[in-house]
Amino acid sequence: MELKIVEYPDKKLKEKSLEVKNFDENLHKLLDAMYPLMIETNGIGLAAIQVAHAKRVLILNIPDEEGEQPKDNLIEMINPLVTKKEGDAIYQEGCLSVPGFYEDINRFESVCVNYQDRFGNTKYMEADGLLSIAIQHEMDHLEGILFIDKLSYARRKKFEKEYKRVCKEKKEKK
Ligand code: QAP
Ligand code: CO
Repeated sequence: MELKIVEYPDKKLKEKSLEVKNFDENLHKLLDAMYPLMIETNGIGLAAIQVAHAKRVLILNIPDEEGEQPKDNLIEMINPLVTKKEGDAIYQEGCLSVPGFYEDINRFESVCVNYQDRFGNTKYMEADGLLSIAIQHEMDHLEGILFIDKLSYARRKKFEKEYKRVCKEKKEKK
């Protein structure tokens, strides 16, 4: 399966993703293609809508203490649902769909999530730290929400101006 990262301001990123009902080969092929793309592009999390598939699918691979991302640490979440959220945290986030930009975003400190694995088995996870932030960021993608949508009006305007400038520079280099 040939996948490409959809970049802001593509309207595709605003789509609400649909519940997965079939845990079949199509789903497995998508998941198996998302992982190498995420690693190649230096990502720690990726939602299916970022590769133009509007399915409630996300993958996470948080680096360990050595900064490595072994495939053993890969988490695949299908149809995730937050059942509990606690505390506040601010983290400087980025996104493969908004390359080169990082902003401080308010999140919950910890979350509890119900989800399914690639076979449709029900799973439960309690997360805090970077994993909790990543889950919240990727779950926002399923609703068509980007981290830059959470900025104040003033910060968002500043972002738009900078992003347009950088996009123009990239175009001129080509
Ligand atoms: C979401 O983000 C996330 O701009 C995953 O040039 C963000 O993998 C989870 C990336 C913050 C937790 C905390 C971004 C790679 C990767 C870039 C990513 C870039 C290259 C972002
Ligand atoms: Co993202």
